[in-house]
Amino acid sequence: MLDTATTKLGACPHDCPDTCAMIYSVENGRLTGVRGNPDHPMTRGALCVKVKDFEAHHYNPDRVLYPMRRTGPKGSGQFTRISWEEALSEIHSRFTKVIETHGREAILPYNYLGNEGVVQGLTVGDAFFNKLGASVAEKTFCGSGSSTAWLLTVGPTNGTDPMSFAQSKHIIIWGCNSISTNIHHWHVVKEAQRNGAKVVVIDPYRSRTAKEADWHLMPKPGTDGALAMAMIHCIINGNLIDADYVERHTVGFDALKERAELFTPEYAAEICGVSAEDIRMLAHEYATTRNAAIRPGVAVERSAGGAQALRAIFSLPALTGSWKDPGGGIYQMPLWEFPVHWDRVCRPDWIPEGTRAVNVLQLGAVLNGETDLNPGIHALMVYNANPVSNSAETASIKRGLAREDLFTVVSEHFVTDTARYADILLPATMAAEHDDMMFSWGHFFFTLNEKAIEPPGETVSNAELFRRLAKTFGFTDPQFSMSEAELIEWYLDWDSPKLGGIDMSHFRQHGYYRLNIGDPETRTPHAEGNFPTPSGKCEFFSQAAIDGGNFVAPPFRQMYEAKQGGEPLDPLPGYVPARERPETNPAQAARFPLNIVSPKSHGFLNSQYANEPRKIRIQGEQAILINPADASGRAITEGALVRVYNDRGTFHGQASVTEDVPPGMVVASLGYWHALNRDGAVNVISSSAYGGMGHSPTFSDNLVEVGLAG
Ligand SMILES: Nc1nc2c(c(=O)[nH]1)N[C@H]1C(S)=C(S)[C@@H](COP(=O)(O)OP(=O)(O)OC[C@H]3O[C@@H](n4cnc5c(=O)[nH]c(N)nc54)[C@H](O)[C@@H]3O)O[C@H]1N2
Ligand SMILES: Nc1nc2c(c(=O)[nH]1)N[C@H]1C(S)=C(S)[C@@H](COP(=O)(O)OP(=O)(O)OC[C@H]3O[C@@H](n4cnc5c(=O)[nH]c(N)nc54)[C@H](O)[C@@H]3O)O[C@H]1N2
Ligand code: SF4
Ligand SMILES: [Mo]
Repeated sequence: MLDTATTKLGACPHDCPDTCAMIYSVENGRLTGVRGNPDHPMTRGALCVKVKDFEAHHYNPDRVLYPMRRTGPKGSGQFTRISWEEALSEIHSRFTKVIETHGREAILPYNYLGNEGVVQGLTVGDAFFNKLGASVAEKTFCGSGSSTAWLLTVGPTNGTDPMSFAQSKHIIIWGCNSISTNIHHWHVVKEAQRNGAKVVVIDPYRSRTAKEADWHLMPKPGTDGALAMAMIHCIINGNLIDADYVERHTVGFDALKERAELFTPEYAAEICGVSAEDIRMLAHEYATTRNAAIRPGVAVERSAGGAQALRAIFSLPALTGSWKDPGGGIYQMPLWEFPVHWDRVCRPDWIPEGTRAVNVLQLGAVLNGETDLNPGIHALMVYNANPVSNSAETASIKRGLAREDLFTVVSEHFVTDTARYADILLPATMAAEHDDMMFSWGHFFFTLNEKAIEPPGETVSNAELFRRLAKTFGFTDPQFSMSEAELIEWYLDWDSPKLGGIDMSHFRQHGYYRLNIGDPETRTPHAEGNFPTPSGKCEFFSQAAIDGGNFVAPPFRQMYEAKQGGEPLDPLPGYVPARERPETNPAQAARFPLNIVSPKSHGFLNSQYANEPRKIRIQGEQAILINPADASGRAITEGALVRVYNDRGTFHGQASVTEDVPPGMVVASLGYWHALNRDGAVNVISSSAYGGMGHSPTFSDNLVEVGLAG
């Protein structure tokens, strides 16, 4: 028999900053192994615990392999197989009916980052839905607050190369659990630590990463603004600024100085719970160590004051001049300089004039008619997303999805908590079964993902799904008949100097390409200012904020924002109190006294893998981390089944009584499926209120009570 063993070059499709380069092994048409590409400078041959048995994920017997129609009540998860032809024709007739009866905007696409590729990812359905004239979904679950803060302060720059951290001597990891969420950067941090760097972690609880830090500071959730403003205060008042850098490359210093005046370490300590002495020491060490770098996580934005806190944090390296050092500055979502023709991908030019945007963080209220949307939503299509797990106020979302008059289409790998509500369920391919090109929000590499095996059953890639839908709806624009390979060729801006003159053959040979934007050992993009802001400087004071600056991240969503306009914002960074903290909301705290934070699970990728026994074994059952003082007052002992609740909902978990969390706070990680977890998970208690900027979520800004279940 012919030996057909071969390898293909892959890229991890997940919404993870690491965007690993992978190698698929295929034997006789079967995926037999997946490993990290050893040549890739960030991947370094290793995949994380979630993905290292990626082939088993592909062959999970629970996969949705055929189009299905719902047979049981909504939410029951009962389906029967139908043909693609039947599925497409039903979608066509139901969408058409909704348009005739309620208008085109009564259709809402709901997609997110289940897959992150340029072809198969967040924007895969935009061209189709814009052509159809559906409501534009504004998606702000991740990074919109931090991106607004970033754009206002330093503009759309990639900032510091994560690989440059190897040269840092002082590293602040601020609200980021790198060991779980950015492990390939953590290796670089460890290398710096071995070379003498001090690693400081700022996190309200002792995360895996905090446990490995040289110094762990624990502000209360949502109070980072006070801490960062106090650092600014100490740096300015202690005469630790780089006066020349400030003079030449910043605007608004005097206004910032005035704003920071109030934030003495003593004043900030009262708010954030970090001692004045520690704040002084942090500011002093940060400002006086050369090659001092900051890595803020996405988590910092998840409260009312999160984005304002980030503007203060983003102001720090311009005050101290640390942008001049290769291991200085800030590493924050470096996705801005990937040369992609996002206008071709998204086709904002096809959005009919005046089409409304609907923020899908509000999905529950929107579906339940609790907003002033007119017409309401009568058809919903969910792909690359699992709102019942990952959005906010999910009990309300479930009620909305149960509406008999709502027509819901879901494209999925599995019958997720959301898919259970589908009228039509469509089978989607996994990474090894389709072609894609990955950009990254955690390093400077483009990575090709080559199809390695044939799709199982009747699964289709997202791109193929929208080709089929476009054909069914009679859309004949050329891009709706382009293959994945053709789309990659057309989407990438090959003329950009950042692609250094390469073509697809480079990717076919090597699998990845590092953007041509300088060597990590010497790269200092802002040593001489050169900030891509309106003034060309780092803007402590932002006129753009006053003019209306709510940006929806990442960059390709700005096109929608440009159409929608922004809201006037504070021109300066500052401290904005959390919405739900005992100090700021005593009435609510009287009933629900505990702050809850819901970070990412080590063993899951958002809600993915949370249905797979091996990953559940690694991750454990839903745990509720609670301080012994809070546990004893409630008769909660280690391992007890507890319920966590507020007015928005209730979920259950196993108490883990630990000093890792301070009194007054509990931690429950994200991702658990309702159907596998006593009918609930953490987002039933999450508020859908926006944070301060970019309509960011407030997952770290919620009060709950915890009690014994039963
Ligand atoms: N409480 C709380 N909530 C949060 C967060 C938090 O920290 N705390 N984090 C927020 C953040 S940062 C994010 S990014 C969001 C993530 O929210 P989501 O993007 O919804 O996250 P995932 O669970 O990764 O993916 C959703 C679904 O996409 C499906 N999928 C994957 N690939 C494909 C594909 O190729 N085709 C199709 N059709 N489907 C596919 C997966 O099976 C999965 O069910 O959650 C947000 N929610
Ligand atoms: N294993 C794993 N990796 C992932 C993901 C996953 O689900 N699982 N998801 C991916 C995605 S979509 C994203 S966006 C990233 C997110 O990655 P991170 O930014 O690391 O996000 P989290 O893990 O949610 O939170 C990180 C830490 O921030 C702390 N935190 C919460 N609120 C606050 C606050 O107000 N202030 C401060 N200072 N700290 C706070 C939490 O306690 C937590 O330890 O991870 C990506 N990588
Ligand atoms: S989830 Fe992240 S760390 Fe894991 S393989 Fe994918 S890109 Fe790499
Ligand atoms: Mo995210």
